[in-house]
Amino acid sequence: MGRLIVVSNRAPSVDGSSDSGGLVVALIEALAKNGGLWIGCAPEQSDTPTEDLVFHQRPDFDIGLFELEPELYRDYYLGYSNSVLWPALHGRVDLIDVQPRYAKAYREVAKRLAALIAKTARDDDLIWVHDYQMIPLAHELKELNVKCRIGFFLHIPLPDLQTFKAIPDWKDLAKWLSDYDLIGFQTRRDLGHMINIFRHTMRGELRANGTMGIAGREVALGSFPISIDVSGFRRLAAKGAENTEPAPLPRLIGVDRLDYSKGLPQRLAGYEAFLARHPEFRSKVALLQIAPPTRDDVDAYKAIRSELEHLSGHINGRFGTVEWTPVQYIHRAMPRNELAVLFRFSRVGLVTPLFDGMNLVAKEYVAAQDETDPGVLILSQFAGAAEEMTEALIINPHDPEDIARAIKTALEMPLAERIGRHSALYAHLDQHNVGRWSAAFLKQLLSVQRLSPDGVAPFPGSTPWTQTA
Ligand code: ADQ
Repeated sequence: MGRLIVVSNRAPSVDGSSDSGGLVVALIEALAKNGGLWIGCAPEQSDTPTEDLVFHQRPDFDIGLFELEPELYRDYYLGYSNSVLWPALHGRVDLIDVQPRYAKAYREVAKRLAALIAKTARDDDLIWVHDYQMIPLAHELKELNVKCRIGFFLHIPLPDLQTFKAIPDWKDLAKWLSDYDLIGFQTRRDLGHMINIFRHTMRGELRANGTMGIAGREVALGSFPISIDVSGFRRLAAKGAENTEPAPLPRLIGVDRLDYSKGLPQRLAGYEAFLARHPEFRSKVALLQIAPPTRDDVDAYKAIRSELEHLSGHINGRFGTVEWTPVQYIHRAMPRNELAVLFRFSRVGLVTPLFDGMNLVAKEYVAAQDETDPGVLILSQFAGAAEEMTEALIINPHDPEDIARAIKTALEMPLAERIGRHSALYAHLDQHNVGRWSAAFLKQLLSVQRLSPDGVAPFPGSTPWTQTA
């Protein structure tokens, strides 16, 4: 019986202090079942990286950290991952910054990491690789003759073929993706894009069992919508609310990493259009936008920060009074328990990304509500969450008037309709929490039969490997 090896750019902290996110909790649970290892970059870079993984033991699983030189890390992470792949996969090819050293660093990190993993992986382990920073890993592991089953989950969107082809290394990326045994996406939308990319670039053929035949091997694909610890977040919000005063005015809330994919300027434009069209709501509502900075060293992120400061100042200048500030803008991260209470005491949740793999804030907002007097979620049609959360008010984030209409509808929605929509959304989330997400992915990865060169499946289909329920 093998271990689960999770690989991601960042690993959870060695002391458990950063375990609060749903993803970390779900994967820790899966790791704890069979003993496992989570591999990720060390929080600090080093001019003299160690030649092996640095292992730390947590009660239920191990953490293996790898060190990189600061320059290599910068070119791999801020460079290729976040200045090429992140904008391209979010459809912002205008923001791609192509530098040959970025692509080189990206490949180099995968090679090094594969060599470190190859030293520890056993044939019956399962390797689960996460996200766009790590795409070449299966290819590099196979070059080193690692025989475990290797799955990949893409947390961000996969765009259509034409957009994908704007990435200079798109053929390599398609090939590297096809080296996984199972590729998981957030949505059927992204899964469809992958099938199309494989068909057109690698003559992939879809089989009746849902796998694709590509270059003589079989690749399994699936849509696995990620979620949160729904009841845990609900409890957090309800408990915090016991000692907190509700907001003085009906509140609209937005909570996002400060990122151009999240549609923040468009959200403010929609709010401005709402206040302009409906003077009767001025001084009667307030928007709280919480947007902590990320990737501040990348130019496109500096630009979005100053744009947002300008827009919120503009709205406050245009409509504000001595007693009323229409937009409250907080530019830092908040503890999860405080966030949960803010969600619960907000009449409207605004989630308006231009393109998003899933968007967990949409799910957190719904989970945090008081079911007897719930708020209303306004959700972009381009968030992966819109595939599942159909009882939200679905909007086009590029159209300020559409956002303005939805804000008015949400603020005026009768209690019975709010309860109806919320209970349908909550029931779905409750059935599809993050534990089910990881279990579904691992179950499918486990069922993959990798053939050895002599045509024998080295892993019996009935490996007694337990999954999270
Ligand atoms: P992100 O782009 O980071 O994730 P999202 O899914 O919204 O986007 O998750 C953000 C998380 O950070 C949420 O749990 C949220 O509560 C938290 N957060 C945001 N602002 C915060 C603040 N000010 N203080 C504290 N916490 C804050 C990527 C993809 C998404 C995909 C996830 C998971 O871009 O599409 O849903 O991975 O797969």
